[in-house]
Amino acid sequence: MQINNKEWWKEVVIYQVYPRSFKDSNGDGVGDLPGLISKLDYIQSLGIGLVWLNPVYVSPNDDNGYDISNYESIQPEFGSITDFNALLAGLHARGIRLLMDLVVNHTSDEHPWFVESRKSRDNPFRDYYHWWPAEKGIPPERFSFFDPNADAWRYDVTTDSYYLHYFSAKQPDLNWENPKLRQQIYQMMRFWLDMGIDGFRLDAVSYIAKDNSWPAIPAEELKAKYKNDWSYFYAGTENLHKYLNEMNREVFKGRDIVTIAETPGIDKEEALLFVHQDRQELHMLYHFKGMELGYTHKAFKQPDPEGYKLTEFKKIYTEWNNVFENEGWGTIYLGNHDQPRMLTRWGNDSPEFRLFSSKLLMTFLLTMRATPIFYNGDELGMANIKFTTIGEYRDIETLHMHQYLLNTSGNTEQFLRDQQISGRDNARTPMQWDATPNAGFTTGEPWIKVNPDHVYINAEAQDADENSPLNYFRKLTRLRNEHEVLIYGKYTLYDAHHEQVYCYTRSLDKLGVVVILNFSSELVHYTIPAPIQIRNDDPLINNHTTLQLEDHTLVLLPWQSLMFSLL
Ligand code: ISL
Ligand code: CA
Repeated sequence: MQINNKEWWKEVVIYQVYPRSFKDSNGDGVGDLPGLISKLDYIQSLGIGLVWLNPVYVSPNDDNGYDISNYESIQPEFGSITDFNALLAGLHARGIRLLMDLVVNHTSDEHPWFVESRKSRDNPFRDYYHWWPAEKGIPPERFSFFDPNADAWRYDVTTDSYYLHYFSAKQPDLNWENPKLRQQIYQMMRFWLDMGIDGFRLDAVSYIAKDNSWPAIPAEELKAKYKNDWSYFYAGTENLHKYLNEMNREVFKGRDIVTIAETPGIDKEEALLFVHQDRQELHMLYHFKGMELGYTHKAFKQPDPEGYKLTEFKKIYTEWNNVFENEGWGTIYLGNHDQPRMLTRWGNDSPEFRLFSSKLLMTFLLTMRATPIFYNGDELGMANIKFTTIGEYRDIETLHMHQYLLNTSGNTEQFLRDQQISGRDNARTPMQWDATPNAGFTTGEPWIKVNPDHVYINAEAQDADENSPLNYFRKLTRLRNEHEVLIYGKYTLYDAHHEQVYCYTRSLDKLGVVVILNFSSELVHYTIPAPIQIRNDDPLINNHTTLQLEDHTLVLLPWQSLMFSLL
């Protein structure tokens, strides 16, 4: 197989930093840029090539920075523009690029554009947002993620109109049908690129274009609103691609950058519309199809007590591999700031299996044919904190859904149990640097509780232990950086129907490897499929210290992950 279109962004491992929870430098309990800068050597030691930084713009912080009130300035609690430039220089000096989070589906209601927009019906900024005059009656139903009434229209008395907010009422949706607004956004994007950043992660970008005729949504579809799988009515009109194409022309052209779209609701059939190399839109996207596995879809983010089926997991990641086999390029992730910890969700966080299963998940992410997006803390095998009371939560999604259930006499007890597995705050607890009381994250009171397991799961201890998840992760990035077959090599799935083992090969010219992952907490006898000829029984990767292989049959230990060279 031949490699077409080699690109640096296909070759890097992306490391996502949630700055609020990474490292606090001044004892106010909130992570900040100077704190992050103090950890750049650690980040470099991971062998990653690109940092995605969650939003650090000025924000009233209704949704931890995803509600921006000033796009061209840094949130004071994170630092200053000087700190930002120091961060950028520090990363570049270490050969690491920086991706900023671009939130342009909505702003904060405190953004000057919205402050103006809501003043009067004929304000010059009125059509920067979506308004529905009350004399037309109640607007057609739209679901909001973060609203105590799940209602995406909020009545505003000043102009006797409703405005649209897919997220919280403090996050009004921008009106992308307005060309003036689009030009302002492009100008802001050029401002950051001119400063030297290496690209953007585009927040919720599949929602930016809307059908402004606001057709009624069929009842069937409204019922499925918990599915987090919105259709045409919320997203993905033809205009979306018109705007992305325009953005590419106005902002990206001629720059050596990368863009990654967050695309909730987008199916594999639509993926190449965003990222096909000939379409001049974006470089990569991340889909949600994997994230929907293992939920009942009967209540909000409700985990299925049976867990997820490995056969379905394999099917999804294989189908998505196939989308990009010849065109475009994919990404892969198992967790981020909107998802629970990957260990708890996809592995087994019990003391017996946590180290093995977190290493197995890393192995999967770093040996698939896609750019891995790796979330901070997962290199240590951090786990869900599993709060027991609503008072411990900070996330607007959890708090508002809880209120919604109270308002509608829903089952809050079940919800709280579900959130222990699926809640977003599980991924937002502070980074665990050492065994001291606040895990070395802060000398003050942390904005959200530190996971008590930091006394034995922390970077300092793992750095000193050659068998730790941290050092295993470093080994994986090294392998990936050194072996092109792990980046560009063709992916072939074996034993699609096996319920415990995920087995695939990667091959490039005459080079090849096989990856064998026991996604279960049991011993599994597994015969290596006949067409696969391993070079010898000395694995390139083994997350256990022993290997049992006889006559093509492995006795796989719980969560064992292996990689062998092929003949
Ligand atoms: O977690 C989700 C809701 O259950 C996702 O659907 C998520 O809200 C959606 O993918 C958009 O996420 C992004 O925009 C949100 C913000 O809260 C998330 O943190 C961000 O990643 C609103 O800006
Ligand atoms: Ca701080």
